[in-house]
Amino acid sequence: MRSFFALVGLTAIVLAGCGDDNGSNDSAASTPAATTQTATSTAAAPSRDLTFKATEYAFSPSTTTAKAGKVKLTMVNDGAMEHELVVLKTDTPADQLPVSNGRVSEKDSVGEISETAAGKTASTTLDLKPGTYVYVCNIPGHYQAGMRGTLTVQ
Ligand SMILES: [Cu+2]
Repeated sequence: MRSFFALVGLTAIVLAGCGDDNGSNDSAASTPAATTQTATSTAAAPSRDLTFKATEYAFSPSTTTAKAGKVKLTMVNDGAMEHELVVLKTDTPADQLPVSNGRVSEKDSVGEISETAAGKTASTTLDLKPGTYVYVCNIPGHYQAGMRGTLTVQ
């Protein structure tokens, strides 16, 4: 990308030189290139489009952020067995939820991507308010084995 911006800047200088004979006006020619470079650095802002890869027994990423509003969650099941992704609104750390019969309580669920076969992809869109959420695979034993993560909505 660096060479692209250098080329744009160079082209602007050449064009400015052709437009009028005042070739000494270098500061005006370099401004557009600097503006373009600043715009590309804002891409790291929280998104409303999240993708999670499920495997035995983890989600990737295990920590992520989203922008409040209608957030599309996609789970790619890259594992060898069925997995799901349940989103819970809780301030309890992701690895400290109480477990009963291999599962966590879903009383704080705000939505889920239900059981999805190995190799398949599924999505859901949830209207998320700012706060802390935990996502788990609640197939018995999977949460305890490591299928959990933390989602911060801003
Ligand atoms: Cu699972």
